Amino acid sequence: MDQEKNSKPETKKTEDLKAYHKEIKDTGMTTNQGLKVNDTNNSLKAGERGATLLEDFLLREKITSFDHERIPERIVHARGSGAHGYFELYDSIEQYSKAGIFNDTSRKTPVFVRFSTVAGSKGSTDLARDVRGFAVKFYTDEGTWDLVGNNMPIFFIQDAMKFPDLIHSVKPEPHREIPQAASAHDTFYDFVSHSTETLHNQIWLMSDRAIPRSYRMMEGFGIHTFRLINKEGVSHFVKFHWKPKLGVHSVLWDEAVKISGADSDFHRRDLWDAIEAGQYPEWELGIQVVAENDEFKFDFDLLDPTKLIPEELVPVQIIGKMTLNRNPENFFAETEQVAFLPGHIVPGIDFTNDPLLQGRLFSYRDTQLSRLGGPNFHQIPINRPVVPTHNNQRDGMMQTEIPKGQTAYFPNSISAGCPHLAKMAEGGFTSYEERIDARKIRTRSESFNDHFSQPALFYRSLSKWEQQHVADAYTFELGKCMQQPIQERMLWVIAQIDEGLAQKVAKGLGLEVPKSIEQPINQAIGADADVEKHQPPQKKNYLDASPSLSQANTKFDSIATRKVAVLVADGFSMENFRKMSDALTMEGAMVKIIAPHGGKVICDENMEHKVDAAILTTESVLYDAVYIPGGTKSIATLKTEAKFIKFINEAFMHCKAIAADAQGQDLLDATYVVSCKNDKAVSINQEAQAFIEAIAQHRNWDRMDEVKKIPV
Ligand code: HDE
Repeated sequence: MDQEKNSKPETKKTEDLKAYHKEIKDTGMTTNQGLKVNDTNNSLKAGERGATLLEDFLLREKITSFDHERIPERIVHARGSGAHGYFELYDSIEQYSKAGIFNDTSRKTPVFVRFSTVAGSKGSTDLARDVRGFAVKFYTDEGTWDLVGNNMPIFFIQDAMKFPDLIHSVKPEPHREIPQAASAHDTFYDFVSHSTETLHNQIWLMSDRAIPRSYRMMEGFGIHTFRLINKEGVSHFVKFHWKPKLGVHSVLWDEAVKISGADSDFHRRDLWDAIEAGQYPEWELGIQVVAENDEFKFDFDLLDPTKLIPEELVPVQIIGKMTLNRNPENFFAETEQVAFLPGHIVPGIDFTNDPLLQGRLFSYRDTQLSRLGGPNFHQIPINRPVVPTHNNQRDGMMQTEIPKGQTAYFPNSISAGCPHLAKMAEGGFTSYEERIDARKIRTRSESFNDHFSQPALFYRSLSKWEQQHVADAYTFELGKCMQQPIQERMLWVIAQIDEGLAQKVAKGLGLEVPKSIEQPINQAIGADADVEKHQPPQKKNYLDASPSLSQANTKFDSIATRKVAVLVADGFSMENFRKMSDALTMEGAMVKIIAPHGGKVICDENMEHKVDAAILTTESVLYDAVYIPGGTKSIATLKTEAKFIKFINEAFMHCKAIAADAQGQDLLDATYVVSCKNDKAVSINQEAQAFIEAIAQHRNWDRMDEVKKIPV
C-alpha cells in the first residue's frame, strides 16, 4: 500500500484528467491571453495618486474573473466532499445483469464519489443532523453510470411532485433565513406532521445515522427499486447497498454540537486525511434481488421509496468492493463541478416506475443547466465519460469541443451515416419493455398508503441506547419548534409509531400526548383526500425486528483510523508511551500527542516529540479515545490544567475508551472516571490489548445512565 500511496494511485479516469491538469511550477505569470505580467499589485493610474484608468485591461481581467468565481450552489446537497477510487467486482452476476461492470471481474472501474449533507449551504457544518448524500459516478467502459444515493435506505416522500414542498419546509425559513442546516424548526414539522409518508425517513433522521462519525463509516443506499436486465432481456428488481468495511458508527448529539464549533470541516478533513494517510476507505456493494414474479409478495409496494426491504426477508448479496484512494486535485474543478444524474445508466440496469425516481430523472439534468451554465456540462473534465462520445448535439454555452464535418443530423449520407446507431447486440441501449395497460391518472397508489408500519419496525429494531437517542433527538427538535399545535400534532403522530416514544418526548417538552387531534390533520390543511386515507393505524407486523437496522449489530472488529488522544506534558513516560503507541499504530489507529503547549514536548528519556495539538486548540470530541501515559512530572502538570480534566470528563461522558498507566490514575482520580472504576472501557495499567478492544467497541453504552450525572 505504501508504494501505491507515495505514487498516488491512478485509474483510467484520473489518467484522463491529467490532460486537464495545470501545473503552476517554475512558470512566470501571464494573462489569460498569454501576455507576461510584471505587476499584479498595482492598477494603472493617472498619476501616483490619481484615478484608475478604464484602459487597465490587467485590472479588468483579474477583477472580472474574481467577480464571477462563484456558481450557484446545489439547491440541495450543497455541502459535500469528493474522492476518486475504483470498483472491483467479486463474481459475475450475469444471471441478473448484462452490465459490463457486473460481468467482468478483471475490471477496475474508476469512480468519483461525493458525500454531502442535504439542507445546509455550502459553508455549513458537516455535523448537522441530516441525511447524507452518497453519490457514486462509475466511469464504465459502456458509459457513465451514476448511483445517486443517500446514507438512509428510504426517502421522505413518495412522489417527486412533493419534493419542492419538502425542501422548502426544511430549508431556513424564508422570512428571516433561520435556521441554517437544521431540521429543528416549525416549518419542517408543520410539513412532516401533515405528510405522514415522511415518518419513516423522519425517524431515521432522529437516529444516530444522521450524525455519522465519518463518511467512511456510513452505509449507502440507492433507495429506489431499480431493475437489472440480463442478456436474455429478463428483468429482476434490485436495491443497491453500500456496506462500509469499518462498520456504521456515529457521534453523540452533544459531540455533534461541539464538533460543529471545534471543526466544522470534521467529515471533510477526516476523508481527506484518511486517503492521504493511505488508509483507503472501502465499501462493499450489495444487492437485494427480487424476481419479477415476486413483485407483489410483500406487505408493501416495491415502488414505494419510503419502504425498505428488510434484509431478513431478502438478504443482501455482496458483489464487489469500492475503494477510495485519491483526493481531488482541485475542489471546485472536481467536487463542485461534478454532476450526478440518476438518468445516467448503462445496458443491464434500468428504472422502475417509482414515482420519486421518475421525477429525479427529470430534475438532475435540469438543475445542471443553471448550476453549470448550459447543456455542455458533460464536457467538464470530471464529468467526461472514459469512452468516446459522438452524436449530433451541437453548440450551446461553453462548447469546448470542435466537432468537424458537414453534418449534424441523422440520418445522413454525406457522412456515411455517422455517427451510426449501435444495434442491441453491439451494446446499444434499449429500454426494458415493460407491459403497461393504464389510465392516465393523477393520484397515489393505494398500495403506498401504509405510513406507520416501517417507522415502527425501525424503532422496535433499535437497541436501548439507540432508542434513547431517538427520543432525545425528537425532544430536541420539537423543543425548537415555537408553535405548540405543531408540537402536539407531532406527538400524536409519533404515538402512532410508538406510544412509549411519544410519552418520553412529551415529558421532555412538558406537554401531553393528545388522545386525538382536535382538528384532524386533513381538515387543518384542507380537503386532501390522500391525507385522510393515510390516517393510521393498523400497523402491519411482518417482522418483529430487523436486526440489520440497528448499529448495535454493525462491525466492531477494527480500530483502523480511530484517533487516539495521548495527553502528555514534559517528563511523560517514554517506555509506556512507546508500547501503547506501537500497539495502536500496528492496528491502524492514529496517535495524536496533546500537550499544554504547541511545538515540542520532552519525554523522560529526554527526547523531543512533536506536539500534534496544544490543548487550547483542540477538543475531546475530535478523538475516539484517550490515553494517559505515566511520568510523575507529566501527570502533575496535566492535573493543574483544567482543560485536560474537562477533556477526560467529556470523553468519559461520551462513553469512549480511556486508558492510563499506573501513574495516570492519579489524573483520572481528579475526573469523573473515579466514580466508575469498574467500567469495561476504562483500562488502568493494563495491556494495550484491553484498550484496543474497548476502542473497537466504539462506545461503552453501559455507562450511558451513569454519565448523565456529569455536568460537562
Ligand atoms: Fe436529489 N437532487 N432529489 N435525491 N440528490 C440533487 O441535483 C431531487 C433524492 C441526492 O453530490 C440535485 O445535482 C428531486 C433521493 C444526492 O452532486 C437536484 C428528488 C435521493 C444529491 C435533486 C430528489 C437523492 C442530490 C441538486 C425527488 C437518494 C447530491 C444538485 C424526486 C436516492 C449529488 C444536483 C451530488 C442532488 C433533486 C430525491 C440523493 C435538485 C427532485 C430520493 C446524493 O437535482
